[in-house]
Amino acid sequence: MNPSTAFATVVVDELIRCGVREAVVSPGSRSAPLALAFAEADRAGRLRLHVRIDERTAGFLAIGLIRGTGLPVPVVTTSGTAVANLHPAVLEASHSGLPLIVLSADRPPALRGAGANQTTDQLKVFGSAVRLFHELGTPVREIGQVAYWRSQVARAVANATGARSADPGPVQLNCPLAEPLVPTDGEDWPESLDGRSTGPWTAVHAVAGQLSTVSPGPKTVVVAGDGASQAARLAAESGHWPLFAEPSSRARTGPAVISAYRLLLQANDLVSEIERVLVFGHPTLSRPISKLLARADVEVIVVAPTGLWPDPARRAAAVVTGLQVAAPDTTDWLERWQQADQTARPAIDKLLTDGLTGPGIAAFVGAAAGADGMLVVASSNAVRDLDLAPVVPIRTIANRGLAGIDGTISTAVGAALANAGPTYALIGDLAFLHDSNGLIIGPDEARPDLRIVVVNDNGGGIFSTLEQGDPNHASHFERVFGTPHNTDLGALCAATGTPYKLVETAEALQAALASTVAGIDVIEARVPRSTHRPLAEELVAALRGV
Ligand SMILES: Cc1ncc(C[n+]2csc(CCOP(=O)(O)OP(=O)(O)O)c2C)c(N)n1
Repeated sequence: MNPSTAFATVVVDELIRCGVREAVVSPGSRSAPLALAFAEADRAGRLRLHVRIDERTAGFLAIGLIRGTGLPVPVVTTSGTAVANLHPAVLEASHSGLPLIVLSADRPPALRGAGANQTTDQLKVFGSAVRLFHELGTPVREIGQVAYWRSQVARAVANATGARSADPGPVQLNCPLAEPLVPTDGEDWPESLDGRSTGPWTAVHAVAGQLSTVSPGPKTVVVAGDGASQAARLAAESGHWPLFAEPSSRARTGPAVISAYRLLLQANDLVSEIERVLVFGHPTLSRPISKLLARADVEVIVVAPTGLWPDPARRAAAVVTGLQVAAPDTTDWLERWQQADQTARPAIDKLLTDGLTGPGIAAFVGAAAGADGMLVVASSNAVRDLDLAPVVPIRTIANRGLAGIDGTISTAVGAALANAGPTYALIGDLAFLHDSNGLIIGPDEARPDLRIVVVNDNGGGIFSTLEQGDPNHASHFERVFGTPHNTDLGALCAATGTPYKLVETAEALQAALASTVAGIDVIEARVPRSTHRPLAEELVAALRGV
């Protein structure tokens, strides 16, 4: 066996021993040994391989697979610009704490800096975004290589999952590979290539965190941002405190949830009574929450099991690993919030269903996915619209690490591949166009049951609700923020053979959503961009005094 083939065989075997079950490969010549080893492992039923021609898509597919399975996912690229195309996904993984394992093939050092084809400096190309960078030595026929390869893979996976650091995130293993890059006949390898009979080369055990106790007293609310988990719900319920849970918090369930929290924070006097906030996850969605967390008269306690913690307002008084509640709040604090929420709901729902609106579409899609379903939601208005919906599926996935509008289709495909039932995606038209390559899936690849609902307002709708959208700035708005594109989404779908339907009324949308999800299909719901700003204002106005 030649060194490159031996290396790739061992690396893939060790990744599987360390828990890898899904892998993504983009084609290339330098990466051939790894591609072949992954294909072989797929054929043997040891993992599932996904092949994508666009590395940016491949990276976000891996993000979706990680979000769907909770397991580390390797992605293999060839050398050169191919590696750089992973950068958006690496950044998202870094800021969301996702175990993305980049295996970047490279030329051996002797071919670098000398004008060899497709060769650049890809060492530490992702800068501080990765939890570990390691350049594996060019494989050589030598005793000791197997222990090196296996232990380094185990170390990379442990760094990616945060087993020791409690700070999960992406890692890069740069893999210089010399020719021959395909299996060849020849001498046997001088040592056994096998891994340990017990599993991984190094079994890395997690560091246990300690719980801190919080007592009742101050009027407390629980804010659950992206990835907060059920810990936020449990804290709110045991403390008898209101829970403001963003859609992708995985905590938006149970009696403490205040579904209209975002509007109530802007329109209800209860807000001024808040004295303490317990923050779980990564809140990013709303300015009212940011304002609350910046208030000098509010004590902010951040609950962050992992290394980094969110505190953009620089006001956190404490950061704790986990929380236990000493005793529940015995006042009517939670009931007053619940009452306000119940009174607000009909007013909100009436406005949402008045014609076809972004939040109305989100409400229909949330209901179609169901409370136990899976929904992938794009950045920009889609996730904020869902935040207003009465039903938000508990498995709502959003790339809130950096809130990019890139990679959303691929993330949805990855998450859907990890989901046994049908998956839904809610996405704006720019986000859809940004990642339309995500619809390019080869005939040999697994295809999920995924329904993508595109809210097409022919441009960047969110900007009309922000400062730029104020009529005072109208003269340049359409060109530099509105960015209409007039793209025919039906034709785009036809290019990849993706079933497509256009809906222009709420009834048509409901009918389209009622059909069985089988394979990937797209529903385009057209809405006017001009109604976003008035609707946002009407929603707040409707809740004043509630
Ligand atoms: C990769 C990336 N580029 C640019 C942005 C800035 N941005 C935020 S929202 C937005 C417009 C998104 O439009 P669309 O997906 O159609 O959703 P809508 O605002 O209409 O709901 C842009 C360009 C971003 N978040 N990510």
